[in-house]
Amino acid sequence: MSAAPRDDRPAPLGRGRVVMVVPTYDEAANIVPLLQRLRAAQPGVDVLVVDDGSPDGTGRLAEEYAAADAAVSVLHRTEKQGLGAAYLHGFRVALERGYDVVGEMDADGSHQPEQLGRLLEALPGADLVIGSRWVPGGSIVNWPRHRELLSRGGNLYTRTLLGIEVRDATAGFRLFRRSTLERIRLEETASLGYVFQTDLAHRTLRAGLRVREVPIEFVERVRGESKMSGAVAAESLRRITTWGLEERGRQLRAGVRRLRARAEQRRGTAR
Ligand SMILES: Nc1nc2c(ncn2[C@@H]2O[C@H](COP(=O)(O)OP(=O)(O)O)[C@@H](O)[C@H]2O)c(=O)[nH]1
Ligand SMILES: [Mg+2]
Repeated sequence: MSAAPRDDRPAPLGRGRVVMVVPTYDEAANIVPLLQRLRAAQPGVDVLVVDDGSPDGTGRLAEEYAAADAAVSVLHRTEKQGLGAAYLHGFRVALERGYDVVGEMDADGSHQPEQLGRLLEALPGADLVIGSRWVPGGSIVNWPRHRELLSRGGNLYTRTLLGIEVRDATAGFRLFRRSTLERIRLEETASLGYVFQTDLAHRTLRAGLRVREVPIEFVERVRGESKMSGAVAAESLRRITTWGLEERGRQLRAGVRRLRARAEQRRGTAR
């Protein structure tokens, strides 16, 4: 007698169940092609779309797709509240649903589903994997010069101020282990815009966890509009500066403590 086929075989690479959270705002021209490509490239990976009530009907299109594919589901939020808020909501639901790995990617095709395999391969030995434009082998296609300068400059500023060794801290193509999201006190993040990404990378490193960057080719969107704005950039600058000053304050206090302890010791041996 042969055993009945079972569903509970270990997942490939032992990574458990994986879900990609995809935030959308006005991505009607992009969402269905993205879902098709993602499901074709990684049939074992589930998808959770988080739509902020897009006026162009993105939420409805995603819902129609999800109705025919059990691996895809959609969260509808009533209004546009920023990328950070959408991700926090998506992460909370993904954790409630018991996923072992929770990923992020944009809906506009900038993050290529065909390259998700590279991130999955880097997961053993990492607590957070970042698909990076600014490591050797990484690249950008069709990005306007001002966006490249903003990203490179923003990353340099971030590395210098926070002292973190991440080349692409704002990148939004990522995989988090469940244990990482549970360790970094997500409920304390107040970041709304794209600085949310930097915030999470910083929290992961400060928790003593391992971040790995793998090169990706980032392709600028062909359809629809970017939601990057002056307000989004200003929030990043403000927050990174504040965190940088806090970091320096901590280093300074630790330095003073060390000097005091050494002085005490010297006094002790002199006596
Ligand atoms: N739910 C939600 N998604 C957003 C919001 N802002 C941006 N997005 C999505 O986040 C992803 C990245 O945004 P995008 O405009 O492409 O930014 P860019 O690539 O930096 O120009 C896309 O999938 C957007 O639809 C928001 O406020 N709410
Ligand atoms: Mg984009």
